[in-house]
Amino acid sequence: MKARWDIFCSVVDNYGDIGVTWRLARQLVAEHACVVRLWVDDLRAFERMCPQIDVQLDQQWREGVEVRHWPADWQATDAADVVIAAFACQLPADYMEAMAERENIPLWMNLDYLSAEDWVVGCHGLPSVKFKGVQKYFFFPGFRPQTGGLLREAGLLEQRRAFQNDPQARQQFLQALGVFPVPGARLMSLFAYENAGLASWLDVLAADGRATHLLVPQGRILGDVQRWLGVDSLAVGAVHQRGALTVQVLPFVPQDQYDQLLWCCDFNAVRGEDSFVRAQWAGRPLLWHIYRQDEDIHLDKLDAFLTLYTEGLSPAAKVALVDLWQAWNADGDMTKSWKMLLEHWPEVTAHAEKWCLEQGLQADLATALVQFYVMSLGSEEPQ
Ligand code: TRH
Repeated sequence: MKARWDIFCSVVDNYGDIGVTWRLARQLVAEHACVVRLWVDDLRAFERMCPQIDVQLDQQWREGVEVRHWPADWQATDAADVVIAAFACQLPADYMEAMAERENIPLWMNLDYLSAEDWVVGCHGLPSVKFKGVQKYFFFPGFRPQTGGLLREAGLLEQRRAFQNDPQARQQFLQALGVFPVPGARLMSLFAYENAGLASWLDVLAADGRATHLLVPQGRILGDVQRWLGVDSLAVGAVHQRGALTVQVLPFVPQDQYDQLLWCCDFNAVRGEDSFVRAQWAGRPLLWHIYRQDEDIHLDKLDAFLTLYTEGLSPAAKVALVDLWQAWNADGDMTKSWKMLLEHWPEVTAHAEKWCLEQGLQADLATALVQFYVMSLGSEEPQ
C-alpha cells in the first residue's frame, strides 16, 4: 500500500514556506508514488506561485497533491504514515493525539531551514521532542552528503541544460513575458528584500560599457528600484532605460516559469531559501540576499555557504564574490565588488556550473526523506 504523507505548512511571511512544501509535495507524488496531503494555513500566498489554487476551497487536488486549507478551528482527521512539520510549525493538538492513537506510530519529522553551517551535519536525523510515544526527528536540508540534501526534481538538470542549449526556447519564453533584450545585453534577474545598496549597483550597471537588461519580478525590492529610477509608479510591464541599463518589471510568475526565468539569465539575484537553491540549479552565477534574523545569526549562515561555495575559485575571484555578497547583505556599496566580479566573469560562470553539477551528485531531499522513512520501518531509531 502507498504511504500516506501529511505536510504541514504555516506561512510565516514571504513565499519560502509554501514554495518549499509545494515543491516537495509534488515531487513525493510524482516520483515516489506517495499519497500526499499538504495543509496550508494561507492559500493566498500559495495562489501567487500556483494560480490554479482556489483560495475558497478547503480541499482541492493540484498535480496529484491533496491541498487542504489548515483551518484555525481544526477538524478531526486521521494521522498519516509520515508527518512533516515544515520549519518547526506547531501541529494541531488534536492531530498530535491522532498520531499517538495510531496502531502504527507515524514517522514525525521537522523539515528545518537550509544552512551550510557545520553543526547541521551532526544534527541531521537526530531525535527531537517526543509526544506520547511519538518521536519527532530533525531533518536538515544541506549541501553536504551527511545532510538531507536539496530539493531537486528528477531530470531537472537535463531539462535545464536542454533549455539553455535551445536559443529558440529561450527567446520564446522571454517574448511571452514581453522581454526583448538588445543583442549582446547581459540578462539578469533581481528577486530580493528591500536593499539600500541597490542604488550603487544600478549606478554601476548604468555606467557600464556593456548593456544590461534587468528583470525584476514584482516584490519587495521594487520600492528601491522605483526610487532609483525617480518615477512615480512602477507597474508590471514597465520598462525604463538609464544609460546602459534597462530595467523591466515582470509579474510574479508561477513557480515552474520562475525556473525558466533563472535559466535564461546570465546572473540571478535571489533570496530566502527556495529561489536561492533554484538559482544554483540554473548553473549561473548568483547573488544571495539572505533572510535577516535576530542578532545577525544569518551572517554566520552566509559565511558558511560562502566558504563551501567558493572552494576551487582563484583567490581574486573568491575575494570579488565574497565582497559582493557581503556588501549586498549589509546594504553596502556594490560598486567596487561588482567591477571586480566582472573581471572574473568567465571564471565565476564556469564555477557556477561546476558547483551545480557537484551538488547534483547528492541524493535529493525528497529521496532522502523517503529513504529515512523506509529505514524507520525496519528500526525504532531511523538514522
Ligand atoms: O519568499 P522568500 O523570501 O522566503 C523566505 C525564506 O524561505 C526564508 O528562509 C524564510 O524564513 C522566510 O521566507 C519566511 O524567498 P524564497 O525562499 O526564495 O521563496 C520564494 C518562492 O517564490 C520560491 O519558491 C520561488 C517562488 N517565486 C515564484 O514562484 N515566482 C516568482 O516570480 C518569484 C520571484 C519567486
